[in-house]
Amino acid sequence: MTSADTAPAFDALIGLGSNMGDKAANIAHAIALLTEKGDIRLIAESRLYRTAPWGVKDQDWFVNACIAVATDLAPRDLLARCLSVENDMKRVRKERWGPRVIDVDVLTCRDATMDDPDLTLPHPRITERAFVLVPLMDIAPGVEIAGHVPAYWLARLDANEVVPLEESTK
Ligand code: PH2
Ligand code: MG
Ligand code: MG
Repeated sequence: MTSADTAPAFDALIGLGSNMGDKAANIAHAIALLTEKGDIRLIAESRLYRTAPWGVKDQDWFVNACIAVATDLAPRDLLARCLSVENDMKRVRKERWGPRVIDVDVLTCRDATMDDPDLTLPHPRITERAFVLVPLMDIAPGVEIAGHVPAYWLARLDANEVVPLEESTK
């Protein structure tokens, strides 16, 4: 296979979620802010999914998506950019896993593994979250998280409540 046949290279995978206001527009706005400086380039974008709340269940449904990006930023600098997008969009942190206008999470960054108080890579809960694994199947089905591809982890979960947004509104 020539390189033209393979998926374009990405450096990092980023997860996005919103369950307040115009959820789909919030995701689009976050992607635009994240890529506006040019040092984070969009390589691939998953579909948008309507997802049941995970963790804290007594809250509105989410829209979730994942993107693959090319960047030379170090993991910590990429995290800082994700948090600044959340701040720009006036995210208010109240309850852990509670309602949010936007959440922008670094899922993986190259081969980085770290377990610092403010950044664990790969993101430690990917393997438990169908709302991350299903979008990852769209853009990075071959990525290995904790030694296995997304389909492996997904087979262990209930993905019934992760539905492409366009299908959910039919
Ligand atoms: N994010 C959380 C907690 N629960 N549930 C869904 N469906 N989607 C999310 O993005 C989400 C969640 C904390 O990051
Ligand atoms: Mg999150
Ligand atoms: Mg987060």
